[in-house]
Amino acid sequence: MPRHLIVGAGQLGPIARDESKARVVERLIALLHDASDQAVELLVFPELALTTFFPRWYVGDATEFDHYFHREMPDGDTQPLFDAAKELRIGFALGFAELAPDDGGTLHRYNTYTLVDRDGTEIGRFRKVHIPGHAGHEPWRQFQHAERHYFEPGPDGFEVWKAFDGIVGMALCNDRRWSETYRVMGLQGAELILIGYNTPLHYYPDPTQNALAGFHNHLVMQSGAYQNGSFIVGVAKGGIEEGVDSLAQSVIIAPSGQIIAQAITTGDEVVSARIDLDFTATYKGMLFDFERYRMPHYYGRIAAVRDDAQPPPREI
Ligand code: CDT
Repeated sequence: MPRHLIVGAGQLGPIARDESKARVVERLIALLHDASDQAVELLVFPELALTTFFPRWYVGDATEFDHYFHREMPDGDTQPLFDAAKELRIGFALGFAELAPDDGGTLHRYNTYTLVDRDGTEIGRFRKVHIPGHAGHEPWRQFQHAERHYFEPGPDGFEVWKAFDGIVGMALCNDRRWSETYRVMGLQGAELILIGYNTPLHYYPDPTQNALAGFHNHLVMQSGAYQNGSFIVGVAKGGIEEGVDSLAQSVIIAPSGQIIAQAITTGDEVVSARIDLDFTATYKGMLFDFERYRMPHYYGRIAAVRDDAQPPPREI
């Protein structure tokens, strides 16, 4: 049986600070309908797809932004999205801000992706590991990137799930810049990696990188796909959101590293591709046959990726 899957990148344009969750969910449902017209079976939405990218504002008491977070998924705001996807038989990945109590009742704030099956049930959840930006207020910036104020790193690391007839992993935005992200999933056999992002086009610590934002975005995902023999769907929330210009250029990438579909706008747009998950074997079974050619025992004493790598303890 061939393992063909039609995947879509459900790119979003800007979400205004005062845009209601109901309105955003309407936009996501419209993208689901576009995806359905393209026979998409799995639609990937961006990071923090339900709200404006609120870490661009620093509020000393982070709980003031708790209205951007969800304790349950789905909840009253997002149930219509889950219902529409189930009706259309489309699985999806949705980025959202999660407020999660641990066993002791302490609340944790995570930047989260949920992967949902075509019948509306949750397959798995990923919590962003590499939290970029800063934890305090940095007034010299024209806008903040205070993700480290609002989110803690996900404690579970990079897992993969058997889903959509393949092995699927997830990552969020800054995670895509780190080779470990792909390799940790690659070592678990990932065939399809879903990545949502919000990437400002202005990088205040080093503006010389501004012109390279699009290049770096594709560079890291194309190499991650190639070096691990995996498909990647990379999805932006792009355009000018609350005065901040953000990268679009959502893509679907093959294990060859080639871009096989790319968004042409900076707004709400679905691009799709029919992928053959068995094509991953071309790379995983030959040039990047890890069992045969990978040399972990020769990588030196400080190799960051080990076959027995464990996620860090919860208290970081
Ligand atoms: N959302 C996110 O992770 N954005 C980062 C911006 C890095 S600059 C602080 C990114 O890697 O695109």
